[in-house]
Amino acid sequence: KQRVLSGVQPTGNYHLGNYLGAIRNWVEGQSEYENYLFVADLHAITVPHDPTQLAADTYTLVALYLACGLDLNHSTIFVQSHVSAHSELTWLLNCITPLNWLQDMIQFKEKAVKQGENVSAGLLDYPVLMASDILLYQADKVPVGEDQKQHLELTRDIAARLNHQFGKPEQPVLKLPDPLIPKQGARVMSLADGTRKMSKSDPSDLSRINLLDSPEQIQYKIKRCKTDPIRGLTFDDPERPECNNLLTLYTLLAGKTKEDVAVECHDMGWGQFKPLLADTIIEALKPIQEKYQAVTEDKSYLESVLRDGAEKARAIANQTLSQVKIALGYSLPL
Ligand code: AQP
Repeated sequence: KQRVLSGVQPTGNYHLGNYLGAIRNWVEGQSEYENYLFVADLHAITVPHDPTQLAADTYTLVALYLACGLDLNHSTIFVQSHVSAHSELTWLLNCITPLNWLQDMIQFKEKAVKQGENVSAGLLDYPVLMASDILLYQADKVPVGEDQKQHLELTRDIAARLNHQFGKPEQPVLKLPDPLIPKQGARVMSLADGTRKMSKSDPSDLSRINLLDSPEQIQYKIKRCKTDPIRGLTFDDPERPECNNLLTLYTLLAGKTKEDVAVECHDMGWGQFKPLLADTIIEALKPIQEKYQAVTEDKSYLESVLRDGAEKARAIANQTLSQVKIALGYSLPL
């Protein structure tokens, strides 16, 4: 089986974008692949973070992975900081990555502008950590959204550079990963602005539906979400980004086709569509929330999942790390 690697940062407020853009796709494809799915807690501190929340947010995310349907027979779930090879390989790769490759990354430029003078070296270096995450597992495929394509390209460039400088052509040290384009990928947009993506870090909670929102919160947020004054609902009208986003959410969560929804909602007004959408979201999240409750009640189970996950991840990661060290000329510890 081909190996797939992916992760989400434990920064709280896990939302429908994280589910429909990432976790649900992992679940749907999981039996086809050997999956390594992690909680990206080293990435979570590249921007200012709250140390009193990090561990709790990590456990919440692991519980959500399981609640969303990840099956331990197909997937290894682990926490990034539990496998120290991620940090160690990052240092080694740092030293072969040209600085200007990092300075050219779009996400760095965007986030650095937002943060002004508070930009850490870690924020610049984030793509090298991401390259380590992927390359340590010799992953064949990495699920990527539009915003992550540049990072995967960089990962391939770093691996190719290391192979070229320190490997033998017939025996590359690191495998170059390919993108995995999800069958039903979706970019979920903010409820407050259909041109911006739904995001954990948006200061307004009304801009997103969190996976753990109560039915009342969901109803309230959908009631309040931005719409337009036009009657009749249509997909793909560039003048109506909110309409496209809300119809897409309905399509994905009701398990219907776009064509069917286009017909069903063609003559609807918002007053009719909004309650339908709210009920659909509530129904879709109900089984996830029930399973989440059950999983979080048993902390020792979550701990055992993470202990086993870290052990399996370490075995592969440490092997790759040793191969890289040997290629770079290190003597391995005795
Ligand atoms: N709005 C979205 N639509 C589709 N997919 C999304 N993802 C995030 N937002 C959307 C996907 O979720 C995964 C986890 O992302 P991450 O935690 O590594 O960070 P992110 O992409 O930066 O997610 P957020 O929620 O927007 O966090 P902040 O606000 O902290 O930047 C990824 O696969 C991502 O594509």
